[in-house]
Amino acid sequence: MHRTHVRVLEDVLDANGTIARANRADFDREGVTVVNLMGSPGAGKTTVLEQVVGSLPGVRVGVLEGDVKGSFDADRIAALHVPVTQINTDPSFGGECHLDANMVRSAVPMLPLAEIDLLVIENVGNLVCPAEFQVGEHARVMVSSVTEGEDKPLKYPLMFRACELVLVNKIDLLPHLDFDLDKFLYHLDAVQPGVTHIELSAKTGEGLDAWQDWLVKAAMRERIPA
Ligand SMILES: Nc1nc2c(ncn2[C@@H]2O[C@H](COP(=O)(O)OP(=O)(O)O)[C@@H](O)[C@H]2O)c(=O)[nH]1
Ligand SMILES: [Mg+2]
Repeated sequence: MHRTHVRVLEDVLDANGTIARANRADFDREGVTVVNLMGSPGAGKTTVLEQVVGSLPGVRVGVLEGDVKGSFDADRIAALHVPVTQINTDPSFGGECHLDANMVRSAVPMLPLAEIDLLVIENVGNLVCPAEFQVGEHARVMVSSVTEGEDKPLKYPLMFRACELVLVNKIDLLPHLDFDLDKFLYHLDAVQPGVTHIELSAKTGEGLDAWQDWLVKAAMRERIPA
């Protein structure tokens, strides 16, 4: 029973990987760098995007919003006059708790790939499933806010291991919390030694320059001919 379950999951992930490679080929053909933004509900994924997507020097940005239901986040991004596309996992995909390559594939025809350099995909808020499903992205960023506790890298190691950048958000709240930042960073280093992190407050703006620079560099990398 257990072995069958593992086998089915392997097959699902194999099929997902094939579609993710097709997505990636489409993105590469259009010269678009794709960043998969992950984290728990309420970590601040949409807010850290809102703070930078309208003002990235020399980079044309588009956003793909993944949510179980509704278009709350897409509406927030659209208000900044940034092109945004919404995927809902509820009606079409059974309310999945993550985006998979096939869902992103279904959105590709709606994406203005010829007009953008960088596509940020805000994944469904969840610390488990999104880490298992590649969608064709070039880089993965996770937002972990200080209100979530310093033990999270140890409890959700796959998520913290699967990303190239960890945004440690809501540091403006540190004076009000028992959160031990050094302990969090120690745990982070235990699951992914040397991973880049940025301490950030989307509210006060602290760390936003570094986040913006990281996105610009990510976008440039793909635009430099190999
Ligand atoms: N104090 C504080 N609140 C924040 C910060 N970033 C986001 N929030 C708040 O956290 C809540 C969830 O943010 P949101 O971006 O919607 O999270 P998401 O579900 O990960 O997209 C909102 O009420 C935000 O205003 C921050 O840096 N500091
Ligand atoms: Mg959001």
